[in-house]
Order: sequence, then structure tokens, then C-alpha cells
Amino acid sequence: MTEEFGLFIDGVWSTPPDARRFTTINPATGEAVGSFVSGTAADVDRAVAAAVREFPTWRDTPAPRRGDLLLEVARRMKERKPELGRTVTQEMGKVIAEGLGDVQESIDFIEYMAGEGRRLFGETVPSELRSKFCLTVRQPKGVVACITPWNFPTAIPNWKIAAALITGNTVVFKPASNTARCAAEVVRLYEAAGLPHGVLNLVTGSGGVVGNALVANPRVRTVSFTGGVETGRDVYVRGAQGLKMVHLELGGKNPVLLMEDADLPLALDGVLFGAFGTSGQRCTATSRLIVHEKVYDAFLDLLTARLERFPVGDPLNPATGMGPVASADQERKILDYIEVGKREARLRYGGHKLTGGAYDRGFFLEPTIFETTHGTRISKEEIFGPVLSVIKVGGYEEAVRVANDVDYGLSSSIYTRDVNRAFRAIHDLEAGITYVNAPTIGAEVQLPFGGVKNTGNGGREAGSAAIEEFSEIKTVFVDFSAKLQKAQIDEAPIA
Ligand code: UN1
Repeated sequence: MTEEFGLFIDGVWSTPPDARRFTTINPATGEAVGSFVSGTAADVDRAVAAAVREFPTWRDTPAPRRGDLLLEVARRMKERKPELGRTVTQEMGKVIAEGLGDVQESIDFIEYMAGEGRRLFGETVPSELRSKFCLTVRQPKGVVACITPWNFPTAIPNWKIAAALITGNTVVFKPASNTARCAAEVVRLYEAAGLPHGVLNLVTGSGGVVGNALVANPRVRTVSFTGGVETGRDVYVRGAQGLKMVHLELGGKNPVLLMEDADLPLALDGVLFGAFGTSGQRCTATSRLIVHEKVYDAFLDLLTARLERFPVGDPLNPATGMGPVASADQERKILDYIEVGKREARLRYGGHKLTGGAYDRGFFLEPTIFETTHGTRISKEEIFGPVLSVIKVGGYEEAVRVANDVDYGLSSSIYTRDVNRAFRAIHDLEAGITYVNAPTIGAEVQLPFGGVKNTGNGGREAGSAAIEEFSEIKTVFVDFSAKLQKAQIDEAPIA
């Protein structure tokens, strides 16, 4: 029997009468993973009401105590890491090492945020007047909505939830529907750690119903959304109506610049991991390989030779290099792009759905490489799958021009042994993240994460930047002179 989950509202798991349900599917086997409630606007209202009611108590809980609670969540998550990692793999399809990595990223971030409970730094600055004290303090925003994707089904929710909670907000969490089990398991851990009722609420269901109701709710002050550009734009526009703070983490078309002086075996490992890790379904995935003509043929030969022995299959088997893609929708979209690629570029490797035996039960695609010129659709649009566009260039300047000529700017990477060129690339690449001699994926949680151009609207998640996302700054002036002092007037410089 498929386990049934309710909504988690005000500390109680329950299924509303007449609720409709949906089932999540293991993309490697077609088996059901869990059954979930399709939440309604009324469910969102109840969840927001609980979060509103509980907000003053949670806000006034000392931040270090909020941190203790997060540490307890992290402790429980460590205990359950093997099982949770399996759930990630079973529901989303990434290979087990990455399923465990997803959970580890959650643990790392929750612990990092627990420490923030003893920081939440403000500023203290001098006053232009005597006997006057100027400082800032951080205050929570209120009720925040966390709307998350399926590709990091525990890590991205925790990036948002832990940061929102440590800063004193209460949360309504709407996860991607195809990884609702992972979301429910995450929420169970917060519940088990003793989070007060109403502080974290889970409403599963569609973006069109649950997501829109959250964004429209006047009592939701901040919306943190990670997902595709189209939905992100829609969330932004709807949120603007309510003058909400909308934080967006959207797509990428992340390049690796492979220079003629690169360590090729090192770059080979990096490109394979960056392009085909998580079946290419990361916002940070390497989707473009921009190669200096002097090493182009040699590197492509190395790459295709390695792919010949790159096992695609059961993601629970530790020997597997790449699992399935996450859903039938994903598979269709990627195969459509592969067809586009076949028309406009040269297919160098892969390009097919894998069939026969266990493959027939899941959504397995070959890792795929196209040789293309810059400007084709596959070289500019986000595919979000195991499809790498390789582009030949004559030198560094051209490589940077090509790298920057896309609508996105999340991650980027350069492989070179020339330290001057590496630093130039850090300066030149239009991206929120630049790696030197490392793949475009694998950001660490204690640093800001986000991008430029259509990747977002200017904010950053993770690291201390996450505190900015979820807090308001209050500016405080304390005048202890016991008289009226006038700024800009009393101590104005002599002209
Ligand atoms: C994402 O794909 O949206 O840097 C997040 C990385 C991971 C996070 C990716 N730590 O690849």
C-alpha cells in the first residue's frame, strides 16, 4: 500500500474531507512513492492563519533558542541520512551518492543557520550628533511562503525553511508535486524536533492552486521561489500586486570554458560530473562546453570515450553514473530538445531514450553531446537534462563572448593553468558563481548562491545572504542627550 500523507497545518497532519489526491512515482521503476493531498485555496488560508497566529510567539523566542531547535532537526536528519537519501533517490531519480549529498547539504545548511541564531549581525555606526547612538537590528518579515522545485527535494526546501525560521518568520511550504514525499519527510523532522505548532506548515498541491493562493494571500509578506523562468516571472508579477518581496532562483545555461592550457583529465572529470550529474537537472548543470580549438578534437575524443563506459541505470546501485530523469514530463521536454538539436547541430553522442529490460519501467535517457555553433536553440535555452552543447572557439576573448551571450547567469567555470587568465575570467564572466578548475556544480552552503540576468531578480540564497532574504532591517537612533538635537542642522559643517 502506498503511504498516504495529509497536509501539515498548525501542527497536525490531516486530510480535508473530499480531498483529491495525487501520487508520486519513482522515475526509475514506475512504482508509487507516496500519496498526497491536492491542497486548495481554503487549505492555504488555514495554513497562513496558523502561521500568522503563531508568528508573535516564534518571533519573540530568542534566536539562539530557535537555533537549538534547528540543531535538533540536523541531529535527527544525520541519524536518518541513509534512509532519507534513499527516499530522495527513489522519488527524484538522482544516483544514491547524490541523494545522500542532497540530505548532507540540508544538514550543513541547517547547522550553519543554527549558528546564525547567535549572530544575525546588525551594524553600529557613529552619529553626527553628540550623545546619540545609531544601530540596526534584524527583524523577521512575518509569514513567508517557500515554493520549491523537485531537483534538490530536501536541500532547497531546507535552504529556505531553516533561514526563514532562524530569522523568526513562520512558514508555509509548498513543494514541487513530484517530490512531495521528500518534503513530507523533511517536515516530519521539524515536527519531531519539537517545532511549535503553526510555525511550519506544509500544503501540497499544484502551483496553479496552492502556489497562486499563497502569492495572492495578503498576509504572506515574502515569497521565496526556486524553479523555471516562466513560473518565476508569473510569481514575480503576482507578488508585485501585493508589494511583496519576491525572491527568485531560476534557470541557468552554465558554461565551462576549456582553455588550451587546461589539465585535460581534470577537466574531463569535471565536465562529466557537471553535465551529467543529477542527469543534468541542476540549475547549475554544465550545459555548454566552450572549447579552445587547439584542444577541441582531443578533448571530445576523451569525453566520448568516457561516455562509452558511463553506466546509466538503477540509481540505487552505487556503480551507476547516471539515473533516470525525474518524470515523464521531463523526459518529453528533453527529447523534444534533442530533436531540435538533431536539426540544428551535429549529434556527437547519445540522443536516445534507453529501452529494453529495466529501462522500460523508467525515464532513462542517454547522456547526449551535440557539437554546435553558438546561437542555436540548444546552445542558448535551458534544457534541464543530460544534454551538453559543445562550442569551438578560437581563444579566450571569443570564449567569454559566447559564455556571456545568453539570457542566464548562474554558474560558470574556467579550466586553465594561467593564473592571470583565471582572474580575468572571474572578472569577465557574467554569472553569480565562477569556478576555477572545478565544475559548475557543487556550491557550498556557507556562501551566497544565485545569479544575474534571467537567473533571478538580484537576491542570493544560502550563506549569510539568506539572512537578507528573510529579514527586515530596523534602523535605531537612541538620543541620550536629553534635549532635542537636529540632524543635518545642529552639527552642520561650517560652510
Ligand atoms: C539547483 O540546482 O537549483 O551547486 C541547486 C549545486 C548545488 C545546488 C544546486 N549545491 O550544484
